[in-house]
Formats: sequence, C-alpha cells, structure tokens
Amino acid sequence: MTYDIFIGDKSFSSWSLRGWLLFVKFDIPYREIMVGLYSGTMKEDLAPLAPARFVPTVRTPEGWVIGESIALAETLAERHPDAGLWPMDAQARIYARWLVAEMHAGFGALRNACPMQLLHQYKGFEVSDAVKADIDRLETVLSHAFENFSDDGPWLFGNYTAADAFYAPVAARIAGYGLPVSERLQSYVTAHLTDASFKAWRKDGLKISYDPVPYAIDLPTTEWPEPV
Ligand SMILES: N[C@@H](CCC(=O)N[C@@H](CS)C(=O)NCC(=O)O)C(=O)O
Repeated sequence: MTYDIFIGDKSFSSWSLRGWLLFVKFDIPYREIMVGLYSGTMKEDLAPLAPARFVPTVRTPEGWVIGESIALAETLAERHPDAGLWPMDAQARIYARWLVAEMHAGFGALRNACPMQLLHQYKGFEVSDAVKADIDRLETVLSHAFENFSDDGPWLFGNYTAADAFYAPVAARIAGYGLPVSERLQSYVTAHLTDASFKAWRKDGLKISYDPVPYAIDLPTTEWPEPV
C-alpha cells in the first residue's frame, strides 16, 4: 500500500503540481491517479473521497483523505520526518511555513491574470497594476529568503523544501507570461524550469492536446524558455 495522489492535469493544474512535487522531490512513494478536471468527471471521480473537492487530493496507505495542500505538506512532513520537507533550522522553518501560507492565501491578481500553463510563453502580456503589486510582493518575500536562508543556492532555504514546491507554479507563471522580474528571481525561475522533476511533469503534460485550450489568451506565443 502506498499513497494515492489524485491530480487533474499536468499543463494547467498548479495545485496538482504542488502536491505531486511534495512526493517526488522528497522521495516519498506514491501512485498517481488522474481525475477529469477538464473532461467534466471531476465531481464523480472525487466522490469516494468526500468531502474532498479539489485536486490534489491524497489518500494515505490507511485510507485517510487529505484534501488541501498545506494539510498535505504538514502531514507528509510529520509522517516522513527525515525527508526534509521543512528546513532543519527553526527560524528558517517559520519562514518556509509563512511563505507557503502566503502563497496559499495570496497573490490573487497574479493567479487570476496569469493561470499556470506550461505550453508556451506569451509575448506582449500587459502587466496590470494589481499584478505588478503581486510581483513586487513576490520580490520582497522571496528576496528575504534568498538573503537570509538560501546559502547562495538556487532554492529558498538551501535544499529544496516544501516552500519551493509551493512556488514552482509561480515560477511557471513568470515564464509562461514573460513577466518582468529581478535577476535573482529570474534565476530562481530558471532553477525550477531546469529541475528534472519539473521537466518530467511538463513533458508528461505535453502528451495531451486540448481543444479548446484552457485559459487561452489572444496573444502571440513563443517557445517555452527551457527545452523539454
Ligand atoms: N486550496 C486547495 C486548492 C486546490 C485547487 O483549487 N485545485 C484546482 C485545480 S488547480 C481545482 O481542483 N479546481 C477545480 C474546481 O475549482 O472545481 C489546495 O490547497 O489544494
């Protein structure tokens, strides 16, 4: 028996990506089950896991259900204390949890205007004041981690942690819409885009084609910044 992770899609489902990274990046065995996020069967697919209603949803080997990403991160950290989901250092751990909570509850303008899509990069995306404010906040909170906890490594807290998993879709949004960010944040984006697990997820997603393409916007596109 292992964990079952129910995910929705690999090109557009940002929360599915977060949940999946919490297993893959920390070597926690799992079985992946796709639900019909875009084919219309999601409600019935998730019915046996009620009251879960979103992806990712996880069923533990005991059959217990986890229907929220922060609960998933905390549960995996508690059950796999040596996996390194949270930083070892107590102060860093506080900030990692803060970042995860702020991601979970915030950045609404960025999330609404720039839905995660891993197909291509839009050209000429116009950044509204609200999105700019979210990007500024992102620069502020992430640079605090880079300056205080990252040990000059690519990740927020030295080693990859759950906080990086929660910010992977943000990196994808910056890439997918060509958003203007600082050099330091851009190198964090590149770290995600070149990460082997992220690349494997994206490659898998590209096997599916959509008609219509979810969240498509009427702008020219160019290739995704990193090769498959
Ligand atoms: N708060 C949830 C959010 C999950 C979420 O919104 N997932 C989206 C897919 S990325 C979903 O299931 N959407 C289906 C719907 O809104 O009906 C979490 O942290 O896991």
